[in-house]
Amino acid sequence: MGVCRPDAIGHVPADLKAFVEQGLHGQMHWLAERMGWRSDPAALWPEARSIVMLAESYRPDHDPRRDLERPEIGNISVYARGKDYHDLVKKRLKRLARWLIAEAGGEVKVFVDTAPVAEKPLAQAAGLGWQGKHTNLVGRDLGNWVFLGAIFTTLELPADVPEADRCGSCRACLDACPTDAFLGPYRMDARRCISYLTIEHRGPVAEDLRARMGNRIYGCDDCLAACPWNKFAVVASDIRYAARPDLMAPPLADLAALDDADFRARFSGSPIKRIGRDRFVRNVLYAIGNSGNPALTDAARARCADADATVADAARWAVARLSRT
Ligand code: B12
Ligand code: SF4
Ligand code: SF4
Repeated sequence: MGVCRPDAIGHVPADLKAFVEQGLHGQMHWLAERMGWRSDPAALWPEARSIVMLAESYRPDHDPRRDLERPEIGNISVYARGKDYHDLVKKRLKRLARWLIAEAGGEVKVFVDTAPVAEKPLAQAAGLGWQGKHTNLVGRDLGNWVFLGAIFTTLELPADVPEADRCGSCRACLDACPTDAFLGPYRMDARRCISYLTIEHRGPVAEDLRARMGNRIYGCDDCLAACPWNKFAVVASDIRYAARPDLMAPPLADLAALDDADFRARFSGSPIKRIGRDRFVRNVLYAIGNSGNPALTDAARARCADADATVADAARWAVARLSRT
């Protein structure tokens, strides 16, 4: 953890404005709508005097890219294979916040991901790491497999020294991206990112991008896995971040058959639940289309008349693609 002042991220308003004005946020309208708060923590809570930033490791014990070449299974990004981190991190933040109040008084508010808070720039200002060329926070001892959370407080706590950029001439993350989502170092076109496409994007995905998604059905880890700073990081210690066995290598044919009730039962307590059955099955069908495995044709054909138009479109695309293999 580290501490910074609410006014420590002076560069963010202009960067965020440029990002939104260029339309790089795609359908994430919430980024554009609450730009004032995201740009300026003091606007979110004027009484805040310090921000305690926390990073928690979820580093896996293996290279998650190993499952990308297995076309019969769906690849789920590491952060979503275990319990929903929002719940776990929030509980920890609240515990720490309660301790802080008991020790020193003051008022607090805790945030993890769901509020309009610029978590990465604040974490850099609090000395936890720097925003790497892939735009995520990287720490010298943490690597980049970390979740971030924030405690805003009315207390004047001593601030830490901001961390400097240590990417140097490396560009491993930029070169690793399957969809060329980086416009350049530190700049991403979220509309091309597989994480955005599988989690945030509603409706059909452009066909040239579908083909590049491979078997990634929820999120993507390629740029994170490429970062050399991860070799200095310890593996996550909280067992609840460990992968659920059934989400390590789920067969695509099983996932394509999920109806709404099955989906909700299977993903209860998982962050995947939030995207709903239709978007999830759409992603699975794109992966089937990319599998090159004609044995999966029946699983796709069974969804060609799905009640959801995007699922039906994905199924027809998959069947057509497999028929050409
Ligand atoms: C929107 C969002 C997304 C979007 C957009 C991603 C993005 N890079 O912004 C999508 C859906 C694509 C996404 C994907 C992922 N996300 Co996300 N996401 C967020 C969220 C909610 C907001 C981020 C944001 O404000 N983006 C807006 C843009 C403008 O920000 P930015 O790219 O960081 O832009 C800065 C730089 O580009 C810089 N900049 C611009 N031009 C230039 C030029 C130069 C020269 C320089 C130096 C800088 C610079 O200025 C901008 C503002 O500071 C945060 C939670 C939060 N509240 O902060 C989580 C968060 C960033 N996500 C997180 C995670 C884990 C992921 C994924 C790894 C999940 C996955 N496995 O699929 C991927 C990683 C993809 C990637 N390479 O970024 C974690 C990251 C933890 C960390 N180590 O940093 C966060 C912090 C959530 C959390 N609480 O833990 N995410
Ligand atoms: S998460 Fe995947 S698709 Fe998104 S920028 Fe990183 S490598 Fe590219
Ligand atoms: S892979 Fe290289 S360029 Fe990318 S964030 Fe890590 S150190 Fe920086």
